[in-house]
Amino acid sequence: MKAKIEVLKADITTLEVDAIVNAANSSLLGGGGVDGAIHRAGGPAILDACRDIRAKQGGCSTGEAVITTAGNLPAQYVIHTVGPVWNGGDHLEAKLLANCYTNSLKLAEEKGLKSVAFPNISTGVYKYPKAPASAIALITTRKFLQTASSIESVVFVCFDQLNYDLYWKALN
Ligand code: AR6
Repeated sequence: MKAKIEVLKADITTLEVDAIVNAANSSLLGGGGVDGAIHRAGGPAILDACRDIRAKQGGCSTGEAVITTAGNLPAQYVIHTVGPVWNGGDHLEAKLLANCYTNSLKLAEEKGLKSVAFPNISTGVYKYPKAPASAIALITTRKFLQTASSIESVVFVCFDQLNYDLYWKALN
């Protein structure tokens, strides 16, 4: 089955999807940007679950992903992934960013989830240039969906106009 890919301009914490993805940091203890918004809106259950994961595996490496409850959010789960900090482009940033999308989608498939919403990972505080980041997000997701079975819908949630325009153009 071919899953659909959509773009939305929205606050990701408001979406009623099976899982929203968080652009976290390797501590998993929260931060600013979308990470701060998710923890604020979802409440302490998310941080508790992140602390449990830290106790077991000591955080989350760049490009990897973990899954927790979504607490009070309308979504069921939060998938926390750690994007690369942009450092000029010669430090495996593209590969690591692609891994964020692939590993998040893998967790969603393992849980049998149908709908996943992504923010524009690494394009805020981590300064990844938005155009190449959007291309990586779309190419990696399309490739993954060719062999996915549970996922029916992926939404790219854009918070700023430039990201929205980039995704909209690529998808329309
Ligand atoms: N809904 C959707 N997208 C959002 C929201 C929201 N509520 N808020 C911000 N964005 P960033 P990063 C967009 O900085 O670059 C944190 O401190 C934002 O416009 O959240 O991966 C973490 O703890 C941008 O396009 O994440 C890490 O330390 C995108 O989300 C670090 O920032 C990502 O921006 C991660 O940096």
